[in-house]
Amino acid sequence: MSNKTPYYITTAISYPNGKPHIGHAYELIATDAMARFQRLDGKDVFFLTGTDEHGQKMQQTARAEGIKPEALAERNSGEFLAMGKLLNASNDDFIRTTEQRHHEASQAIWKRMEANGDIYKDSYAGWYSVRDEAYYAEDETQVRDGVRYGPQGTPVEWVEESSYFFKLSAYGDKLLKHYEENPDFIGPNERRNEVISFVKSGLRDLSVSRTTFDWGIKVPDDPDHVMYVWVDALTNYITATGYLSDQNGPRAKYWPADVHIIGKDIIRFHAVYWPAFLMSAGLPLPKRVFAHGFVLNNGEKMSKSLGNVVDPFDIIETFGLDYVRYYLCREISFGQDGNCNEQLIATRVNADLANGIGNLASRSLSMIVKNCDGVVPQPGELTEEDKALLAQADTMLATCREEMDRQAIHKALAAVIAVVSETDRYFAAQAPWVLKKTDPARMGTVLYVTAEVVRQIAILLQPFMPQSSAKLLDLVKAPADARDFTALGEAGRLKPGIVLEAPTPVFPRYVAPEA
Ligand code: ME8
Repeated sequence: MSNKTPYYITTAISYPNGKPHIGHAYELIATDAMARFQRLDGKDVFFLTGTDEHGQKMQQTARAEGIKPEALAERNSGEFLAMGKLLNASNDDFIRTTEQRHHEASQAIWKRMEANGDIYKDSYAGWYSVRDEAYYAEDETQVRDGVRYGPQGTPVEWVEESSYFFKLSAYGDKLLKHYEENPDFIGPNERRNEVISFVKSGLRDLSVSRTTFDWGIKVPDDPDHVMYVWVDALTNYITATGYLSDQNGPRAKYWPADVHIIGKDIIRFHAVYWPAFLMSAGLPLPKRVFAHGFVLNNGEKMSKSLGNVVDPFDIIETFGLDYVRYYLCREISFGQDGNCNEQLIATRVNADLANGIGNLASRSLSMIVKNCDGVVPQPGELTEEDKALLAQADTMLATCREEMDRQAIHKALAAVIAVVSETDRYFAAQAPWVLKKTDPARMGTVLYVTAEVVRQIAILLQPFMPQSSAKLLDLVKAPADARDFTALGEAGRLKPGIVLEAPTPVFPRYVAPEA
């Protein structure tokens, strides 16, 4: 048994009604960076992603294509799985809601809510958005040009059918109390405020089954009803832990989740419905729900009709995976909307990676190769400047931990890049190429200090750019067992005497092909 602290992190599970888009890639990359960070920091991480395969949207898309929903789910779920591999996502499991284990878990949670007296049969009459798979109150909708739209701008249709209801109205005060007592339950603050005001405005009971189509999980003991897709979808997080079937099972220790990472459009489901279902079922609540923003192009929503769609597969082809991972984690403030297009990526990666860490590593390490026969020099007595730079490098971990704890991945990266800039200034001011003639021992110290800071930067870049950081760590000959966060700071200092080879470029400059 591992004595590491369990850490459970999830993405939303995507609708496989089409191929994955940049928003899906963004969420998976960001969550992967968080999962990798926690692993390197010594946690026992369980990282889950997957596909949300039931519901009316899937059924309608399949019908339009003239295939069965099973076939649509099978095909596109494969695309999401393949995207995860392409993105180098380190998820420990990939859940599909059509799996047997998930049917069982969803029925188990339903029975618990029913046993608690929170489920009753009635009929629903109201507005439904198939695109959002969401029910909306009439005052949340608006008519434009004869079409009625929900609050996310998707069309709604009138639905009337026999349905089971969940007594959500009984959970308003309990939810508000939970938000009050657990101020970190919802992040960022804008979303927390939005959720609190939604709950304060009064909750109505929620229709939790459908009878006008059958692509879903059957309601226990009433096979004419399938569960509302969000009841089943949210349950995925607990299905994968096996907690409902065996609280002593191998993965049960991961529940409750440490954080659900989702997009801002689905905060209501995660911060209102999900905790209410769990309270009703007598199950522990996730510790935090964090909603990121949307990926836009020049401030505009991407759409085929605008011709401004940035395809994740294309940009990875153009820039390579790690440049795309870096861009998305660094440039977009996690929790806010942000932009992505080729020009922005080129500018950012050239500034921070090619001219920044890439150039610094290459200049300092090639000087060791050329002027010290490749042998990492023994540092002499450290000056105030050396000590200050090392001290700054040694505090990166504390800063990154604090930022990552709040899902501020962009700030964690900014803190690392700030040390790159500081090291650039140090290197320029110390001018080891001048010391080569005047004071070779001092040159050795400067090169040692620089290479040591490069080593620490590379360790902290691993969650964001696993492959390139591994190459950087190879350049400074960091042993395989000294690449996690215990190797940061004084404890893992670069060993004088080890022999380096001529550095190969890790972060080449991106040059756009001639039009
Ligand atoms: O909502 N930018 O699935 P989904 C950033 N199945 N993120 C985006 C985005 C964009 N342009 N577009 C979508 C669902 N997302 C449900 C989730 S979880 C129990 C069920 C995000 O395929 C979106 O916010 O529509 C969500 O977190 C994820 O991509 C999957 O969206």
